[in-house]
Amino acid sequence: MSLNVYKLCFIPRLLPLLCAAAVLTITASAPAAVPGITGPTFNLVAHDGYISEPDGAMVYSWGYGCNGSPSGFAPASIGASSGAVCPTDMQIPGPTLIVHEGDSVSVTLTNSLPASAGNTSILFPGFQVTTSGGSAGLMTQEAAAGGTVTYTFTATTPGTRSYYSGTQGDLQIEMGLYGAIIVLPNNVPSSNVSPSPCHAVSAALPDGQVDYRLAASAYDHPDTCYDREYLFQFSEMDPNIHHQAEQQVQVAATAGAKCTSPAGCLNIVTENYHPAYFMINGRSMPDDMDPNYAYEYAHQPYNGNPHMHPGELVLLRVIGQGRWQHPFHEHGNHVRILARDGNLILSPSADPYNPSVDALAGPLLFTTTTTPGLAMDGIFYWTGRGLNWDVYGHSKTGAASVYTDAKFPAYLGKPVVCTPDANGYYTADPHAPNYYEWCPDHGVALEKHPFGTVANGGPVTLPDPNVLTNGAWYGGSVYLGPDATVRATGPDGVTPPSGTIANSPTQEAGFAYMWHSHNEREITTNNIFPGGMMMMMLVDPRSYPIDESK
Ligand SMILES: [Cu+2]
Repeated sequence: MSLNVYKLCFIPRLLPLLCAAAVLTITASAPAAVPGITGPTFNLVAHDGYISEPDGAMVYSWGYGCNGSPSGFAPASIGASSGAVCPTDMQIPGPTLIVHEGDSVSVTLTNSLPASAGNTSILFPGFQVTTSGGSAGLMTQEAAAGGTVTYTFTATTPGTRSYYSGTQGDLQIEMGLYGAIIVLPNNVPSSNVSPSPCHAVSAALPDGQVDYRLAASAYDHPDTCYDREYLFQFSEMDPNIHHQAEQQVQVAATAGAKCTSPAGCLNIVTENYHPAYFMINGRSMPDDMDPNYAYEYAHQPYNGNPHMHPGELVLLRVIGQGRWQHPFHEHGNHVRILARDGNLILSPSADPYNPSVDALAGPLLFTTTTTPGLAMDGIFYWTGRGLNWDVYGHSKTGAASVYTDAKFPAYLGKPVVCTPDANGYYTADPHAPNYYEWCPDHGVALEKHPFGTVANGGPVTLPDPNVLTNGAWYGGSVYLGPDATVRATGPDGVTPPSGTIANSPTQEAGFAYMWHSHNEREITTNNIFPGGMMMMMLVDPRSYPIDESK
């Protein structure tokens, strides 16, 4: 276990803003899953456009988009019903390409960048790529301005990998020409060790809630099953590079003679490198907490807003897409690495649970430090064991053994019980609101306002929400109490509105862990804290249905 977000608040430098803005004002918007487009044939375009930053800047960028409608959107439980779109000009990151192991993948790229940008291309590291069309470049076949090139390869092995420009990488990747490709396994194991069976993707999880996974396991290995998944692509931007590109592209466009050089006609200085924007999935905090496909971010459709229920196995797909390493820290627990660049890390020693297969041998990481171009798959796990309070919010009522949950005073007409299994958890009934509760903490109440002026709930005195920039309150943690959202009212008695609230903050009550870069400069936006590479993992009780449809 690691520091929680409130302990960070005790670092004096971080005190004034982090505790107020980052913890208490989380916009209760929809989570993320791993949205993408399905193949195995893709028609992409490279185009220029503008992306939005939390400081109000619109940054000139280049990215990949869809040349026409894709064959479909994933995950299947969401599909296009979420308002999923793939822009016909560009998005950052590029569309997440979702294919199956063994697929013959074809990606046709049309170069619609400004002519002065010269040629462009895509590399698919980890695959044996054949090309048709285009002209020879330094690393692969390239598409000239207005031209096309097709890359074909077999998706030989499952896993998460990056794709990115193979042309003038110091400029084109910086400008935004990168994305992810996810290969789903073909031989999903039928079951793995109890208590988390590898259940097939269906309309509902065993607890009755909606299944948002792309697949039942990450690899063809019984220890890679999971319950929920997220993809996080880390990148940074130096606006000075983007400003040079914007100005020179405009000058070239009005110069008369069209640039026909494969190397383009721009002279952009990419060193020294001074990034000011630090992004997860193309957005900086707090924008990354808004829903996928939110209209505010026409060219940044993917968010970074993870949720989970206690006891779930959460698959994290993490890619370094920029020039720098980023020490991404998942508070709440370490991350067990499964694979790097689609290579499952195995030990030849026998797994005691699966003696017929090699055992997982990936490291347990405190920070999943991104490396440029490198992809990692890992499992995050959290149960609340040993916290000494009841994460489910049960409190004692009357009889010594009777506890209630604000939303589940009784479950199917009976009190919410916690009968421990051999490991101390309540796993007898996957439909119970306290499935996977750590029973020794059952009914251990939140501390009741030992100081401060709170009228109910937790021990923290809430600031006037009108002094905060945006967002509704996020309540329900051990610190804020179960009703922080509805207590967070201004002088007019109203909770301030936030941008796009998909899940009513008055109904969501859980525990928030900051997930962020451990390079403090990278949790700023253009030198202003908080911002940058920061998000919150919200651990919600089972009684709260997690809606990842947006
Ligand atoms: Cu941290």
